[in-house]
Amino acid sequence: MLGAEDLPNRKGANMDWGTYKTLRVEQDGAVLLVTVDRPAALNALAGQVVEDLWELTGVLAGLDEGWPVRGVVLTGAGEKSFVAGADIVEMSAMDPDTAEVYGRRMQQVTLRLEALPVPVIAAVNGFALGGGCELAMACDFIYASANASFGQPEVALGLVPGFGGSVRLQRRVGIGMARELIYTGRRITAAEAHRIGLVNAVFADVPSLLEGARATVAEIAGKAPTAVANAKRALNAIADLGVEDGLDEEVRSFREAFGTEDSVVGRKAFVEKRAPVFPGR
Ligand code: CO8
Repeated sequence: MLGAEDLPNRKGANMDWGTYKTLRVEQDGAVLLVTVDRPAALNALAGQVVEDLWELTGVLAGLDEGWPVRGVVLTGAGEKSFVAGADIVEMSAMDPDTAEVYGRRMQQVTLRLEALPVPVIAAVNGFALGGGCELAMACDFIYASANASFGQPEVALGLVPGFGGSVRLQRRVGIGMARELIYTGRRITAAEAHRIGLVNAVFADVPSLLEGARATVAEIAGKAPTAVANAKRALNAIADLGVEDGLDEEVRSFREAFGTEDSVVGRKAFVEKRAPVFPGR
């Protein structure tokens, strides 16, 4: 697999990602593996997890195309759960004002994930329910283990999605399917989530899930860093636009790509029939 040491002109190969009470953060070459680590509560998003995610995404927001990390893989500790939702025990003491603060903070985390210059893959290794499904949908795309399940069960608690599910589920699976899943609170299998387009690929077990996610980051790491970041920015921006504005946005990012050293190197290498070594600028 392509590692940081294979990538030229990168900033320090390893950096300090901070320490967190509820997250494990491990860099392995081009891959940053982030694990929500509260297995006794099925990795539910207690306020501390949200604050840790906020801190970490703040650190990652400082990433640019020159860093060795070329993709983040987000998963949950253990083989049973990715994230089983917001922490229902903590939520049972919330009033509308505190719930709004909690919801907003987690929404800001999801926006930061979408703004990172590298792709984030959700490696869903079990339950992705409520806030867990919403966290996964804030990632660029979702891989799942065969035992994974997905759902927005908030209505069973008298609640509604609050971490972006109302916005992102309909974009992923269409309005009809989003309505059915949110109104019923039904849990669906990894195979069903794959069938409706929520999940890109299903892996037999958790080790092969993580390996699959790492392999995809390695594949991305062979491509131009500035182009991947540019494509992510453009795809996110265009998701909210009509055809004409979307095409305008696309041509803006296409033009920008021509101003990068990566594109000079990439085009020249093709013409000279050799592999490009992208500088990440
Ligand atoms: N919050 C807190 N603790 C949890 C949660 C959770 N979401 N899920 C599981 N746990 C805890 C259990 O209480 C249990 O703890 P303990 O051992 O101390 O009793 C432990 O994790 C293991 O869970 P179970 O014994 O229940 O394990 P099972 O295998 O029997 O069941 C389930 C697994 C089906 C996942 C079950 O735990 C469950 O239904 N959990 C709740 C799932 C859920 O409803 N999630 C959605 C929550 S709502 C939400 O996410 C809203 C997001 C937006 C909010 C915005 C607010 C402003």
